[in-house]
Amino acid sequence: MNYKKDEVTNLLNTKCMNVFGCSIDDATEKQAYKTLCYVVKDLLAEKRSKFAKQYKEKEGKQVYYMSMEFLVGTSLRNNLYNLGMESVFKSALKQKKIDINSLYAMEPDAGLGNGGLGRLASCYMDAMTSLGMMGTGFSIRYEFGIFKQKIVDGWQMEFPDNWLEMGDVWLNRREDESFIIKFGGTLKEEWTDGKLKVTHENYQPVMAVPYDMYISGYDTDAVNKLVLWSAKSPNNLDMTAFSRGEYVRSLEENTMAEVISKILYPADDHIEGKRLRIKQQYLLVSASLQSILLKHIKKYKTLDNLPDKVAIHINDTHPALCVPELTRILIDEYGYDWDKAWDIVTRTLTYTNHTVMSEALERWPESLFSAELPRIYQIVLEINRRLVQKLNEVYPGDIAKIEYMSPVAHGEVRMANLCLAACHKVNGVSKLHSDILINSIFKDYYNIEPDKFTNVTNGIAYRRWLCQSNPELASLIKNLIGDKFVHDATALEGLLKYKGDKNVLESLQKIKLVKKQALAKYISHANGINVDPSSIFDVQIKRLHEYKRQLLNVLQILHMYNVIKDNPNADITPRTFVFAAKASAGYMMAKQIIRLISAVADLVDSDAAVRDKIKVVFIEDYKVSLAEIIIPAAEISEQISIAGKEASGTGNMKLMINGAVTLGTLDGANVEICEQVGKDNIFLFGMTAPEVEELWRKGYNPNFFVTPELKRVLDMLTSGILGTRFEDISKSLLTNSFGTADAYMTIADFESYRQAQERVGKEYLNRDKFTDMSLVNIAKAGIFSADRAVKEYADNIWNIKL
Ligand code: GL7
Repeated sequence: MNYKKDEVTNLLNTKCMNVFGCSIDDATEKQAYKTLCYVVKDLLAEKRSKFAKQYKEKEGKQVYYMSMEFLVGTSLRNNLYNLGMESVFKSALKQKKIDINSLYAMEPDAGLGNGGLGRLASCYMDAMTSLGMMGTGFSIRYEFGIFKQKIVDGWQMEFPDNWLEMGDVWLNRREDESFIIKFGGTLKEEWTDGKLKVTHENYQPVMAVPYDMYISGYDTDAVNKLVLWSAKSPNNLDMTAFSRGEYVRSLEENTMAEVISKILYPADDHIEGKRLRIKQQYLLVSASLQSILLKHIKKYKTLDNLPDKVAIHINDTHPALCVPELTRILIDEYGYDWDKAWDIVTRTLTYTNHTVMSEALERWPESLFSAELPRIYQIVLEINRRLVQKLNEVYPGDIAKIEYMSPVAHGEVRMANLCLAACHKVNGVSKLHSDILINSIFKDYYNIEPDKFTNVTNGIAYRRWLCQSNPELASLIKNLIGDKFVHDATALEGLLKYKGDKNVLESLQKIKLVKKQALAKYISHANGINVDPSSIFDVQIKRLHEYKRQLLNVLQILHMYNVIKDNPNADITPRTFVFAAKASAGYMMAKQIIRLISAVADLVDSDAAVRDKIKVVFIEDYKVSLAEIIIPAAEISEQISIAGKEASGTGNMKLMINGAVTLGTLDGANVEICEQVGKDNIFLFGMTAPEVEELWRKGYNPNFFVTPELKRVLDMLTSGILGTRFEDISKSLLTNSFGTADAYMTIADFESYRQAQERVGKEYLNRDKFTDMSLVNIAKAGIFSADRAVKEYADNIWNIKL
């Protein structure tokens, strides 16, 4: 958008006067921040209205992206950047003696997600918009997002994240477009004119109120919307109870309803089978579908053409209730018969699987499901009945297989099977992951309908992760290859011609140093530790989960500690190990591992012989805005999950595009990163996914893999040298009585990891060679852009022409 400095100043002044009754000169910092956000929101609203009008005339197909999570992070800088207005706002504010960076710093992260899955949804909203596509995200307006983490004596403590206090500036409430959602109750069945009519009675009504958040894209006419539903009671106050003097009771109904959108479940890669969670899921699904269909019918007067105009995407199984709910609305509210309704449902819905972890595959006890959602349960049973009939024809008599594939079996409703049965496209999120889906967990479905299955390797909103969080690097790249890469990430390949170019390598090193200094400053402020910016910055930043093997990293650090203790002159390249990770609140082993990292940090730091060679830092409260500081400073990107378990990873891509070299297993998208950069530009180690499988088949006993070095490290866990004894961790690795010790094969991969770490230390010493690796990583990261991923979704899954 083209605005001059004076015009911007005017906008700020007028807005500030209207909202706060003062000019921007007299505003407090908080008022200035809010004013700026409101002005930006207005600009987006104006663009949105033009875009929506154009789109309406075109009658194109659009996508609705349903996700229980959108990890939005901050929006202010991103919106200004995308609108191309950062510098004009900066100078207008500067004239008023306001530093735009201090306003940026006031914005809380909208942490409406746990980790990779939620951040991916936000990256895709950015890409859809940047590609000029009409795409709407649907989620929940959690009053409290992902908890704030503090580490106290090594233990993780969780605190509520009241993001709305400063974050609600971006939301537009649209109360008059609310919908009623029905929970519980009973069903009445009546036959009239040979037709069965089902009436839902005695239910608890909850009102879903939408809040819109505008999503900007880079250099585009499009502005999209993220619609966040908030729950409230349709009856604000029970007047009878109130007049009896029962004040608390008079508000009870409202409180019960509001609790549905109160807080994000902090579960990542596993499920929380709680009653409230299914209510959240149904609120999202029912409200969104009601609004989509209402809009569609207003425009087209029929729902027959829904699949031609609308793609509804189910992001992981969390919104899988879309399957029965869309069927229900078509039948109960729009009078379709089953076959016609089911045809529309299957042609409209698509599904992405994001994990093979069995503890994350959602299942609900039938008793809970039927009590909360009686009509939906009835529909699920009918879907199941028809499917089983069909499967009996394909796999006659194979009861075990049919049961495995059924949406309802063994007293449970299984959400993945519901999606597999209904969606016309199903995809995994990296080549390896999609292969595992079709060869293993979804094999039986694949055998019947192979064309249904496809892969879309994840991608990132690289303009946020490179251009905005590392403007120094982006500007060097622009000077070298021009700015085509800002639209087309594959143009980064142009950098390859600077391989071995001394000047360019030196510039890259300088920029890395600047970003490392910035991170060192943050660490000194946040942790009170001074780290050396000339040491290798080796980072592992992601949720804490055993399969991600932060433990492997820590064990190797303890080994390095021993090497230095044995020989203080040992040839060890100084290293700073940076960790940041939240653990799910009830996940004890993950919390123990955080405690171990803190204990190792203390051990290393208290030892004069070691502390100049290695430093261990656990930075608390990992979130999008913190990632934006850590990632540009990273040199080694730890992607060390056991092969076969990390569906894709996206942090690996963000780190790569900032020049960090991956130290990883051949898991998830690491496989494709390796394909891109070649084996010389990545540090690979560990078993491959088939080797892991093979070892399980043969029978895995970790004790056979314990080398003398590792034995020494494992003994440290229980010797007391770390201040506390980490018996649970030690036991989980070695002596689980059910023969499932070391479920993530940390011990089997240790030796190979240790050697890879040794290579890292050696190769880093040749600064130009290492920087060349870094350059190749940046140059080859283009394929991992969300623009590419979303184009593939549009082409192969949503059938939307761009
Ligand atoms: C995840 C995967 O674990 C992660 O590998 C993937 O990159 C991400 C996005 O596809 O989805 N699945 C999942 O349940 N969570 C993830 O981050 C929480």
